[in-house]
Amino acid sequence: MPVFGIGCRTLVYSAHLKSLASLKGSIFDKGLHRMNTLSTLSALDLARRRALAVVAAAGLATSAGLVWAAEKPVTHTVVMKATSYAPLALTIKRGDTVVWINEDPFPHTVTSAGAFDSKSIAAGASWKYKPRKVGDFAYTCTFHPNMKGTLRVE
Ligand SMILES: [Cu+2]
Repeated sequence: MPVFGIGCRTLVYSAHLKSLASLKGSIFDKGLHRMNTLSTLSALDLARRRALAVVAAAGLATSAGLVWAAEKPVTHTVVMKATSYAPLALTIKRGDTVVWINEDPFPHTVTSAGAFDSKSIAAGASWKYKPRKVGDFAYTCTFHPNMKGTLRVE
């Protein structure tokens, strides 16, 4: 509660000054009273500015949320058909998922040496992969070396 904190400290301070002032005379007291009013106003002003800063921060958080929402992870599909990957080359964002679907009546693999390997994907089955590293990954089917595809992770 910053408003109360500042308000109370200002009041205690001015009460102290006022008791001093009552000893010294009314002109000084009036001057202090004006100062007191001013300092209370500036405390309120500060509190209001802080409140505005909180609202502004909330606004920033909201726009950050919108940016985040715009870059939500996507699931991409690569179809394996007629002993070929379609699309042959795919570019995704890190955090996205790729699903390879085998529409051929025989098994295939999605194999990138040192990076990922689906092992055998049966006819009609699929394999899902979510890359953790950015880069270009050439991959192939270990059963059909002529099948070649590329996955770019940005
Ligand atoms: Cu194959």
